Amino acid sequence: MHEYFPGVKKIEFEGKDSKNPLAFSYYNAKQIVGDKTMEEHLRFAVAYWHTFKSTGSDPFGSGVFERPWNKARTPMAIAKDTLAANFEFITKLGVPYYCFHDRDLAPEGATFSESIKNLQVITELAKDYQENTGKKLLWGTANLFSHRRYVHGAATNPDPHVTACAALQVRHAIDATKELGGENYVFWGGREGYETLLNTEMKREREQLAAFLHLCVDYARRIGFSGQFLIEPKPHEPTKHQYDFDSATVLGFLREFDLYDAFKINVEANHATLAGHSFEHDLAVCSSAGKLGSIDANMGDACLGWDTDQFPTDINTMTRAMLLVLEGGGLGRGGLNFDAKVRRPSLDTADLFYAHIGGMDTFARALLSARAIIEDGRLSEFRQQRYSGWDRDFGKSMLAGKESLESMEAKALERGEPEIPSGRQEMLENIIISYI
Ligand code: XUL
Ligand code: CO
Repeated sequence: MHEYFPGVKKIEFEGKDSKNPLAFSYYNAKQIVGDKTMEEHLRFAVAYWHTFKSTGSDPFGSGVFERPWNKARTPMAIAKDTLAANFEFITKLGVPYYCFHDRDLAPEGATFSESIKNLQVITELAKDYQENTGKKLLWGTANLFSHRRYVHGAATNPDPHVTACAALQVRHAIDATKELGGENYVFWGGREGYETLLNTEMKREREQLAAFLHLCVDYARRIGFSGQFLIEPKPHEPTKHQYDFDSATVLGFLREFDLYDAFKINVEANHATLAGHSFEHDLAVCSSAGKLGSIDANMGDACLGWDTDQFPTDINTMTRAMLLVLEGGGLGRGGLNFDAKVRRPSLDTADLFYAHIGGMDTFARALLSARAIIEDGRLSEFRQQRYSGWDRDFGKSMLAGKESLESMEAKALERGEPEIPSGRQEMLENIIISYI
């Protein structure tokens, strides 16, 4: 069989003193951290679209990556080569999962029937590769944003005919995900948003989106798909106003349209920061609602206002993220999908390995630091102490609905002006710093 990464052997853990750029310094899959191995905690996935289909194009120039798996003469031959490259890559990297859009896996055909057939053919091949390599699918999704038919949106399109095309695609993307044992199915609202209210009826579009999601949930239940449904928020890009702005907005939308129990959230770091939040903030919104489903692991650039989708290398941020993940009981059926791409000048296939190794080592360090911070206990003790009034006497009784404004006024009058303690932010930041 053709080898796409001939110079690369299985990436091994060599420890932090290793100078080998094709080795892990911190990610040691079988190392036990608390009650699980690193591999079980982190559940890494490779994103098919960035790693295999990204061309390095930007608004100022077309593709520059010359990937050997994208060279065959027909789109289906390219799809087969890409599949082989994917399984070679994730096996050598030692990552358990991958994620795809339907159109990453198989090309759009000349007709809908041909597109459906293309996806089914590649899905069957992917199933064989999975059986032979032991690799798994973290999630599948449908690309409802690249084709010309979706310029005005998919579910939120002013024409239900286009929404029917989107339904066709989602149906077969769910089938493919089920066939491959996918543990989740993701909805990212590609062009579900708008550019101007002059041509847009927001009320209708939000209702259309909800009705569409109900169809998807109904279908998945009928065919016995047991994976978890996730929505991935993003505030803007490609449209100016995306309906799924951030996690809090999505949770409100799900409640408004009776979809709350059917979905969890896939939080993407760079989407949270585009919304003006920290990655931690969006994780905390989901985790406090019991809705953290999975993570698209990447990061943006503080100097750039768009979705740069860089590999995560910021240990401070990722440590704080892993603290929230561990405190929330882990990723469950979700995982850490590297929705990240190498920079345009990173031309070689070796750069794909360096990028993932860096992301995996960053999260491994973040996991170890977060675990140590939890064991240290000072952060959680501080917070518990800070709110302890709410666990006692009238704080507790107010939360139980047993007080009134009058009875609370009586407490204030009885106790007089409160003593106000320090928030101790800098001291707490030092605890984090001491572990990273
Ligand atoms: C786009 C994005 C997507 C989703 C899957 O910003 O993050 O790749 O993760 O459609
Ligand atoms: Co994403």
